[in-house]
Amino acid sequence: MTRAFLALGSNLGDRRAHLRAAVAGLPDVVAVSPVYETEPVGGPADQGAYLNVVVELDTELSPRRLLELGQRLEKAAGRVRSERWGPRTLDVDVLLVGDERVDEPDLQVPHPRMWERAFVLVPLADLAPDLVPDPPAGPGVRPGGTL
Ligand code: GSY
Repeated sequence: MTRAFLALGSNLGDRRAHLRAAVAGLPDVVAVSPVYETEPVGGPADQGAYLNVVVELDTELSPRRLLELGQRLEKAAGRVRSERWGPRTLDVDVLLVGDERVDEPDLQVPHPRMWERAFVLVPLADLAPDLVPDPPAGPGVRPGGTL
């Protein structure tokens, strides 16, 4: 079994319901971070705030299987891929899968931008302070309760 982390975000529709449904659809969940309400990074200026969580799994699924699972959950949430960085009902990113490294056109693990994203690092630090000893502080990431 391998310790894996997924980042989930939603800024369209019933954001909390989308995150709840996605977590319910994931296997091998051992922990879910608190929810954070976060300012959008990238994309159009007028899009709404995100709700973000990080989920920890203890799993035998490969990075590719986790990617496919995330894409299925995004589809089930009615996600339409239109604009890059645009608003979305659900985004699922594979952050880490144990020590595994993948560098393929459609899948990079560890996620290449995770270490620069406060909306990932703050909830990840709640679950894995060993991995993020110095989480970023500051505006743009506010506590949003629990799922
Ligand atoms: O990459 C994940 C989708 N996404 C997010 C997000 O989840 N949270 C915030 N705050 N900004 C984002 N921009 C994108 S794209």
